[in-house]
Amino acid sequence: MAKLFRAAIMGPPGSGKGTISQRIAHSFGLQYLSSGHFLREGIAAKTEACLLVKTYVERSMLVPDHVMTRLMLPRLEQLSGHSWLLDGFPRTLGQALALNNLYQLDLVISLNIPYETLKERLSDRWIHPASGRVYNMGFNPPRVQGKDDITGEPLIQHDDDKPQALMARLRHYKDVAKPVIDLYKSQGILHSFSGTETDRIWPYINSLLSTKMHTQPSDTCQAQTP
Ligand code: G5P
Ligand code: MG
Repeated sequence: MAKLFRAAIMGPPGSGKGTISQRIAHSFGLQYLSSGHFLREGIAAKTEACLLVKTYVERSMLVPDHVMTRLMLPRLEQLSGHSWLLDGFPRTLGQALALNNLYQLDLVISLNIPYETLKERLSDRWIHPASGRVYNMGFNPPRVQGKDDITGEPLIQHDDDKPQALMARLRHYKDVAKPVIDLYKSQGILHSFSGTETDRIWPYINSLLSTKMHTQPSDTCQAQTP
């Protein structure tokens, strides 16, 4: 039986984790689990656990570790027997250690995107609050400026996507991610990618995964250069 492949993708808000994860899931057939999407789905479905985290998510603040691991780890158990890719989890050292107790990751992708690029992308993001549809004024603008394509209702911008709040969010990401990145570096499974355009980074990630996923016999030890 082929060895299961377990990977995670890290990066600051707006770095392209979701965009790249969808490409990886599509190209390599991994099960894809986005922590943010999972929380938002739970909030929309009004599950008890997810309603507790609503205020954190709405303010783009980190959900406490014990809540996050209690939500994510059972979800991963349901994926046993599948190869998977995590987007947005683990985000803190506490989460990484809890995950490490149960699963050894094969590969971690870290996205390094310049602050100016993130600022442009996120401050260009507008949302249709009723449906959660997301527009980007540069990348995928609405057909009529300021209006949702389907309902014609007005679009809004989240307070945390406004330029003044972004700097604090990004700085916080860096502080929290540093020990997680160091952990995966020490395990020899970290691969970092820098750039300003997802389409330019993607071919490198595609080629890395092609190599790793085809040279992963179950008894190979993990001696990789980060
Ligand atoms: P999320 O959902 O994990 P964030 O804030 O980390 O949210 P986000 O917004 O989902 O990150 P992303 O996935 O890194 O960003 O990036 P993306 O969505 O692919 O791309 C961002 C935008 O840029 C899109 O509009 C896309 O179309 C555009 N774009 C992509 N590539 C390019 C490009 O090359 N050029 C241009 N011009 N545009 C591009 O987490 C949400 C909340 O959930 C909680 C927290 O409250 C968090 O704030 N949460 C957790 N809390 C604690 N622990 C965890 N593990 C948690 N996970 C989630
Ligand atoms: Mg995302």
